Formats: sequence, C-alpha cells, structure tokens
Amino acid sequence: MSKTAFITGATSGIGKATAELFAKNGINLILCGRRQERLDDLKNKLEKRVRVFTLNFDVRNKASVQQAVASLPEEFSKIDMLVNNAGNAHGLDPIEEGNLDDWDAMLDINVKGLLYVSKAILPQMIKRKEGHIINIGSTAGKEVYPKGNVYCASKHAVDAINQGMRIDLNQYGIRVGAVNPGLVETEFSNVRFKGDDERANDVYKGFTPLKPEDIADVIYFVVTRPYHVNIADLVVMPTAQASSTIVNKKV
Ligand code: NDP
Ligand code: 8X3
Repeated sequence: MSKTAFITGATSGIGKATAELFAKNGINLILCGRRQERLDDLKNKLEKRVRVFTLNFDVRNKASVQQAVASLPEEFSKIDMLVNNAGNAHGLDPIEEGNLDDWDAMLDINVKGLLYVSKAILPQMIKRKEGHIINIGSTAGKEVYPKGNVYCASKHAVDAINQGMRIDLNQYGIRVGAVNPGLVETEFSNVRFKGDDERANDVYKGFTPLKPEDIADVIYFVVTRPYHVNIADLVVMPTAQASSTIVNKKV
C-alpha cells in the first residue's frame, strides 16, 4: 500500500521540491502552508500522480494546527511520514538591534510550530508503533554565525528537539531524524530580508548554492531506507561552503 507524507511549508523551496519528488515516487501527500493559491496549483499538478490533500494553517496557531489535522478525511488519516519543514529566518541583525517581532516569528514558527504539528500527529504513530519524523534543521543549528543569534537559537532548538524526540519515541519504534542544510537558494533570504530581493540574491552570488531539489533528494533517501535504518542527523552543504561563514565565492 502506498505511503502518505505530511509536509509543512510545501508552498515553496525545500517543502515544495520534496512534495514533487515524493509524488514522482508514488507517495501520497498532505500539503500544508498558508498560501492557498500555491497549495491549489501544487495539488492540481501532483494529483495526476498521487492522492493529494491540502491544509491551510499557520503553524503558530495551535488550535488551527489541531483542527487541520483532525479535519483529515479517512483516506488521509494514516500519516506515515511527517516532514517538519515550515520555517524561515526573519531579519539578520546584531542582538542589540534585533526586532522583537522577528524574534517572536522565528521562535513561534521554527520551534513552537514544529512542536504543535508533531504533537497533533504523534498519537496515531504511537498507536501504530510506526512512523517517521524528519525535522528540517540547519547548519544554523550546529553553529552560530554573526547576526544569526535568534535564528540560530531556533535551529539549535530543532536540533535538541530532534534528539529529544528520538529518545522519547524510541520505545514506540518511531523513526526520528534531521536533515540540516547549508545555503539553499529558495525564498528563504527573500523572507529574511523582507522582500529586498537584491539583497536576497546577493547571498547566493559567486558560488553554486544548493537547490531545493538537492535537499529533496536527501529527504527521499532518508525515507526510503529499510525500516530498521534510521538516519539520525545529516548536514548537507554546497561544495563551496565549509561552514556558516566560510563560503568560497568567486566574485
Ligand atoms: P521558503 O521560504 O522557500 O519556504 C518556507 C516554507 O515555510 C513556505 O512553504 C512557507 O509557506 C512555510 N511557512 C513559513 N511560515 C509559516 C507559518 N507561520 N505557518 C505555516 N507555514 C509557514 O524557505 P526554505 O524552503 O528554504 O525553508 C524550509 C526550511 O528549511 C525552513 O525550516 C528553513 O529554516 C530550513 N532551511 C533553509 C535553508 C536555506 O538556505 N534555504 C538552509 C537550512 C535550513 P507559506 O508562506 O505558504 O505559509
Ligand atoms: C539557512 C542557512 O546559513 O542562511 O538555515 O542560516 S543560513
């Protein structure tokens, strides 16, 4: 029987590329995001291959998260894989100049949102003693870079939650692992710089960044291992990147 994946942040970047690759490989999809038009477009495109259901909710709103998961029809009620991907950086400022709304957004979305979604889906995985959670962390969850402060804190939290989930869910046979990308060209920097597209494009100039499809490939590899194999934690960077601050740019 074909499997079903629940992907948050499916309207763009890594989540969208993962949805497309999963569909190509026969994995049914529950696609989540806030931009309904994009969800509709993706559904129209991918339902030629697999069954697709869309859920529009903000991961920050715990009632909406619970309602959305509870609203799934019978044929989408068994979730085999949860890809906790929704998230972004908001701003890039030294700590003393940080914007409080940016801090709220990053902690509420990247950390609490991931927890709310996981909490809503876990009971069925625990009941079945089967399931797979893939948390999208970041190199920003492995090291801290200048002005990264709160975004890095949010991704360090994802790293801790990934480890904590793996420990606590071990008794239920649930697989838990993280994929931690380096620089991937998506809408990430457009969001971080609040629509300043020139500044966003500059981030990826002078080297070959990862494409969202590169991370989708890795996520697909992770979910297609035999069930006794759990990829616990992966860091994936462009070849030109050695760390958050060392990127071999030819400019
Ligand atoms: P994008 O901006 O392209 O995609 C972000 C996705 O998250 C969108 O689909 C967006 O959907 C969704 N999202 C954002 N806020 C919310 C919210 N409040 N509620 C529900 N959904 C939300 O960025 P990426 O694809 O790059 O980012 C995906 C993940 O990868 C993030 O967790 C990011 O931190 C991580 N990452 C990215 C890296 C990069 O260099 N790009 C590197 C390392 C990690 P919508 O707006 O429709 O709600
Ligand atoms: C995204 C990678 O280095 O832009 O998580 O923070 S970075």
